[in-house]
Amino acid sequence: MKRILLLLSLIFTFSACGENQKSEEKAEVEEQTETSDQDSNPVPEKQPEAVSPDREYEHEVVIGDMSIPWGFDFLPDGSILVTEKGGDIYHFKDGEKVAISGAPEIYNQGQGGLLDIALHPDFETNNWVYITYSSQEGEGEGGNTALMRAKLENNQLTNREDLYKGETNSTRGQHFGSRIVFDGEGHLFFTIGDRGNRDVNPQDITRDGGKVYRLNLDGSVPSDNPVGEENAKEAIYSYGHRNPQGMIFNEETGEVWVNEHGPKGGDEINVVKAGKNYGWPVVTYGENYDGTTITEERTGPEFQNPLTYWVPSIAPSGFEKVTSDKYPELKGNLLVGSLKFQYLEHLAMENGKVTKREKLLEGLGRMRDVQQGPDGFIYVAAEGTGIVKMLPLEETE
Ligand SMILES: [Ca+2]
Repeated sequence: MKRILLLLSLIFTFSACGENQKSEEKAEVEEQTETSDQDSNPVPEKQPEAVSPDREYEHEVVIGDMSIPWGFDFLPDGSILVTEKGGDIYHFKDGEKVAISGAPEIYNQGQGGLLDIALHPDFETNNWVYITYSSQEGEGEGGNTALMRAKLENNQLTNREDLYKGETNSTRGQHFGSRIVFDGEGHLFFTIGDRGNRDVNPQDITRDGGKVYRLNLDGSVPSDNPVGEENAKEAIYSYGHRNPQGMIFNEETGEVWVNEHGPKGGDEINVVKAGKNYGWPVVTYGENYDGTTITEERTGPEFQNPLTYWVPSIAPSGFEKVTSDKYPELKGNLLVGSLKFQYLEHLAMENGKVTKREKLLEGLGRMRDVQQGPDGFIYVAAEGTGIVKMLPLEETE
């Protein structure tokens, strides 16, 4: 407010100087507009420390005997489809785990493999299932993230359609991204991480990697996607990301939100906005793994600031917003899986600021994915454990 008053007084001063000051006056007004834009993109505050709460949630292992359950989703009957990073897809129903045939051939390298899985919003009528994975298709040695869909019928994937394949391939094992969400308006969003090539991919919209993508559900590119420049990848919705492995459609705000891995420090939650640049690696709250500096810059006028950031990193994977009434103390808040510290992080936010961070379900393993089921319960995929149902406090008292 103080700044706006100062600007107004400057404008009056210039006006008082006569007609030939008009250009300065205009410049001041433009600056004021820019200031307003900055206000809608606030620099995030430092988070409070994560604490272990004095209440403890019991859990139930729903699907055991899994190695790296990477992504899962619920069928209309409440049964679960889950991927193993190593290449298998399972359908779990009535205590039985059945392998699904027709899974794509994967490039099993580093963080790559069989990754996310998500049912079409109208699965009940069309049986489409979307899958991300690392693929060796296309140019160059190695692999890159691909998106496909297929019909799921009688434990088989048929009618396969390849919808997107990141270019070019790389033998690096880092940062495949891969989360899939739907926005309820006929679009699918998915991510590809920077593929370990931060100085080339994230800031270049003619290249894949370090991006959030938006497609129509049949794989075509929406005509109103924001990136229309020559040679740009038209499926790009936002860029300057590092490795988003958690994504939600926030129904309350109508926005897609991602969480993404920073380097050493600097994991972020970002509100995904059309055509925006999220800064990696030009601005970051993190540093290199060896402690050397990537950049001193944390923010800049051309970049979208994160909603919040983690220092130190928790290595976030999986993301959910609690909307059910099963856990009143969590309702409306965010859940993020931590690979590094092996717990489920509960974040409470008020007015865009994180007010509370809690460690839930500690010690179950690296948390890969978290989903609220159609029954309102929270389910997490924990490495070495499987799919776990978090029990509400009232049921364990
Ligand atoms: Ca950023």
